[in-house]
Amino acid sequence: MIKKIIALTIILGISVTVIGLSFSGLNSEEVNSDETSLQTEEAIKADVLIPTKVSRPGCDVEDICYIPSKIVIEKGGSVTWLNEDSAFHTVTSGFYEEPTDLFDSGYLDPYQYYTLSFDEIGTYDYFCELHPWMFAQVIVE
Ligand SMILES: [Cu+2]
Repeated sequence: MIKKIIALTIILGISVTVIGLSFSGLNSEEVNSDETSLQTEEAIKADVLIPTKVSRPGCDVEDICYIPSKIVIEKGGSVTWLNEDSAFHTVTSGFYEEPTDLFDSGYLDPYQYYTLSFDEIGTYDYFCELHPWMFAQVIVE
C-alpha cells in the first residue's frame, strides 16, 4: 500500500513538472517557480480573466474589467472565468441592479474559477454585483 502511494506521488510529481516545463517553454522566461502552477492552470482552463485592481473604477475605460470583455463561443460550449484579483467579484447575468437571473457565480474568491455552459444562441450581458463599472458579454453563435 505504501509503495503504491509513493509510486502515485512520483507519477503526479512528474506530470506536474512536464506541464510546468511545457508552459515555460511556450511563454515567458520570467515565470518564477512559485507562480508556475497557477499560471499553468490559467493557461489550461480560464477563458476570461478578472484581472487585478478592477475593484476600483477605471478598468471600464479600456474595457479590461473582464478579459476579454467579449468572448464568442459556439452553441453548447462553455466559458470559464478565473478571478485573478485579491478582491471578491461576481459573474452575474444582466446589468448592474438589473440582473436577469440566468446565472450568478456568487462571490468568487481570489483564484476561484466559475464555469458555465451555453446551450442557446444569443448575447449574454453580465456584470459584477460588487463593482458597477465591471461588465462584459458572452456571445453564443
Ligand atoms: Cu467586481
